[in-house]
Amino acid sequence: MSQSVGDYLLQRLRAWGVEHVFGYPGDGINGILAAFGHADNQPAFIQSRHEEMSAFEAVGYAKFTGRVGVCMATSGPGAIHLLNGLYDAKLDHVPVVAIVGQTERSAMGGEYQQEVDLLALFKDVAHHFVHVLNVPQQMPNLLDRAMRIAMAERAPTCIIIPSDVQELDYEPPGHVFKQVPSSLGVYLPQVAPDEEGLRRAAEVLNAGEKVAILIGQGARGARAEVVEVADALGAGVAKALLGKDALGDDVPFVTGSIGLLGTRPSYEMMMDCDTLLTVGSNFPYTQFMPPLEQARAVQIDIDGKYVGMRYPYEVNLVGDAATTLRALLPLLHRKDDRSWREKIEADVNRWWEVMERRALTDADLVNPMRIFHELSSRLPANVMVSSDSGSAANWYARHLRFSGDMRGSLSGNLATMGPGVPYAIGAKFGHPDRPAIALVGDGAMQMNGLAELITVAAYYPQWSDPRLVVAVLHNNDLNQVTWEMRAMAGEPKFAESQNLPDISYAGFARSIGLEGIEVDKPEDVGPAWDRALAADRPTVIDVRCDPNVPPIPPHATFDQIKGAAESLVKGDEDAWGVVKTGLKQKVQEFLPGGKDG
Ligand SMILES: Cc1ncc(C[n+]2csc(CCOP(=O)(O)OP(=O)(O)O)c2C)c(N)n1
Repeated sequence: MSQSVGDYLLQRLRAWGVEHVFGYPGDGINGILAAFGHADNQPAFIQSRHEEMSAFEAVGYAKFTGRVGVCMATSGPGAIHLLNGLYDAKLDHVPVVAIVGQTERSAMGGEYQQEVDLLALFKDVAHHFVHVLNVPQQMPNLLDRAMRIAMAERAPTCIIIPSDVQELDYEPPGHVFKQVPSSLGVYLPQVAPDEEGLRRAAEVLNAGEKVAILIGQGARGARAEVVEVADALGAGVAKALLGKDALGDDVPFVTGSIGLLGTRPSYEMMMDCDTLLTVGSNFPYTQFMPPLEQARAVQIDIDGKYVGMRYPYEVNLVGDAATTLRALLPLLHRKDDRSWREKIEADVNRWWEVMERRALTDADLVNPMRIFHELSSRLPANVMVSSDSGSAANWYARHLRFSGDMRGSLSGNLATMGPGVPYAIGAKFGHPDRPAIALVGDGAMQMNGLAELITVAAYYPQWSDPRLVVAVLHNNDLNQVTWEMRAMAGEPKFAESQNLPDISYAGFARSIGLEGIEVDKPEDVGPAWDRALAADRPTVIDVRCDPNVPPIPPHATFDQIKGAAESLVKGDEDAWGVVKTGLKQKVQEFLPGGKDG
């Protein structure tokens, strides 16, 4: 039997080791869908409720496995729906290949139904590689390059296949003029740094007395090396959001997250240090890094495109984190004076006490920090955690203590709403034997998480460990933005834009065959986690939590506090709750044993 281009596409995906394609059908890809049928659904077509979710699932799969995520959509509207997820891949530097359909070639340029200029549409998001398949002989080369470039550039790539081409008989490229044969696979290099650069970097680091290290997701494969370098330099280690799982919070000199969602020890370490070493991080917020004239700085990144910005670094080293740090170690002098390190460790200890007190402070129904605090001590050793954008990201960054092989991620740079549930689904397809937990606001659940629970219900029987727990921060508010308006702009909450319709998330879960647990008392939070983590199916924990618990930034400037105060005077409907809870939280830092106690 002859093989169509669609059949060959799937054969080639299998040859690349692709096991799942996250997609949604449409007649622009009918020729490929038919091929899934011929191939006994190998790779497996995973059907979402919306193409943006398919893209997020591919991103989640890539983030939690380190492999290429593949997503698929029909021409026109389906392709357009993929975009936000592909931008998430682009901004967070993960490899994703998008395969999209297009109108038949004979109709192109005729403003045919669903004809959209897909090359132009994907040109920005997939600028590393986006091409149209015009004839069957192009097939292996386009797919192979899309896969290899996605891996090499850690970026999304895209191939566009007109629907009539999908049905043509496949013919391989020949040994002839203007045909391009292709091959499978790639071994990427271990990027070793330059010797002279290493020597200069060591000179800067050896000269410092108070060294701060900032790590990001690029340091994930270099845990042991980061610890050794930090030990030699007597340094503390702060983590950018995407690097939260790069090094455990059980390491005593890890100061936790940095930035607006970060911790006070990270903030203070950066403000007081005289030397900065950044490893595998593109952390964007310079104001949370040391004042510009105060510190000498060294950066290590695997990609030459990303060194040397964000801070006036004195030495920019291109190399992978583990190789570079290993090469640096013999050049470093162990610092005898450990007082800087001791202060950092003491600050970290105090900070965790403050966090516990804040989390256990009473609130109207449940204090949202309590959800994360209770989870933290119950995190399974092999857990995969996703957080949505919203207030959940604050508590994810500050209250969860990762250790060992625990993994976590969120939309770090695009900071889009919506990936919490689909990331967890992508993670489960990558590691069906590991539990996944998604921490999601009610706004994000209403935006798409609820619909994607239907995907969870459809597929969980395939997972060897059926646990996928979604904790919903049910506050009937788009809370993160409400706080941003209060704190940054001094504006009161605008109820018409911020309030959400009240629905039952647990009830919805039960209605589609999942476990649903309602929580409206603080003491029920821990037992709800216990139940969900022991359940034989995915669970939604629907926690009625207090929208008036402020995500106080680590350094809470006077202007921001004043901004919140002004919004109260202008008649914010939740004014009194804000004052009461906010003050109680702040006070925790000044209790005996607390920061200044
Ligand atoms: C796609 C998208 N739309 C809007 C925003 C702006 N935004 C960021 S957080 C947020 C509120 C999220 O509300 P919810 O999911 O209920 O979580 P909460 O902050 O209330 O915990 C909004 C609207 C965004 N980041 N992404």
